[in-house]
Amino acid sequence: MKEKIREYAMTLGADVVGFAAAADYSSKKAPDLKKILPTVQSLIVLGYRELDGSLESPNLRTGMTARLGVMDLIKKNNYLLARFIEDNFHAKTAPVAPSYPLDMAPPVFGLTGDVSLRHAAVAAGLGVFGRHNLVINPKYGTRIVFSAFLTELPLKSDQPIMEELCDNCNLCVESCPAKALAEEGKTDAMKCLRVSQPNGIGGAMSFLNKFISASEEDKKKLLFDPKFFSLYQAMFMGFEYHCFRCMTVCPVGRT
Ligand code: B12
Ligand code: SF4
Ligand code: SF4
Repeated sequence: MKEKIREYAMTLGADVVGFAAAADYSSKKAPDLKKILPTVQSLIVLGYRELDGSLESPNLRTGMTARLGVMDLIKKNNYLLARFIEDNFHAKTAPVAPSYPLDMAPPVFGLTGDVSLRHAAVAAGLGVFGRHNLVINPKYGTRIVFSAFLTELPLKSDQPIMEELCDNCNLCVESCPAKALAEEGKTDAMKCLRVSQPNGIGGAMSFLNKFISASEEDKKKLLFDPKFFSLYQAMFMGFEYHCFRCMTVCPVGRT
């Protein structure tokens, strides 16, 4: 069963596939998996490598173009693989959002996923945490994003990776333009967000605050401000990242 699922997922474009029994998944912050699929027994986790040429490009839009491609592929595959499992193995299967939608209500405010994909990837033997708080895969290093499925299929966990892949070179910490990785084991989400998503909700709120308190004449000028144009574009694109540094500087798995 595992091999059939793995083979189909690879034909859809996944680079790595792993399995974890629900009991082996644990994330302090993310909610109980049973609140998503009450009959859940296991997790299937897929990893997709990112494009080196895009991630490393000094052109911001190039990095994002590749990320949008991966996200679109994941969204499509989430439906196709879940349907494959339901049709072939008659087990309810629910895909997890790779990034959004997120719970935007308090206390979460969009900062915790319904399923922690990093903890799921570790449980499924696809990698281990590094100093940058991201999951490092033995083959693709940090240049990998994940998706996952909750399923009623009773699957055993794949062998966890016991090897320490992070060599503590500290490059990620030193290169982070937001200094968001200074404290070990914690990413300062607000610091990261300001640099990596300047056109996210924080950027939109500060622009709107400026707008509502501006004079009628300045309001008209603000509508032609490049910041407004960027916010407008970001609103229909989805999450728009301006920083991939902690992914690109990590030397593990680089060819
Ligand atoms: C919200 C979110 C963010 C937020 C908040 C991050 C945060 N504090 O968790 C912000 C906007 C800051 C963010 C930034 C980034 N994100 Co993000 N993000 C998510 C999302 C949607 C939810 C994460 C979540 O639930 N966090 C809450 C819980 C899990 O965090 P936590 O329990 O507090 O755990 C933290 C620490 O305790 C520590 N930790 C926990 N256990 C352990 C164990 C050890 C040994 C260590 C050392 C650390 C450690 O790591 C966590 C980070 O602070 C996930 C997708 C998903 N559904 O999982 C993607 C995700 C985590 N993001 C991802 C990426 C790539 C990024 C960015 C590089 C941005 C970009 N350009 O793509 C940066 C990296 C920041 C960093 N170095 O930590 C990838 C990570 C892939 C990977 N290889 O690990 C994910 C999995 C998306 C995906 N589909 O692949 N992200
Ligand atoms: S995405 Fe950029 S700002 Fe955020 S933690 Fe990584 S290097 Fe720092
Ligand atoms: S850049 Fe260096 S310290 Fe950071 S995660 Fe990679 S190997 Fe570890």
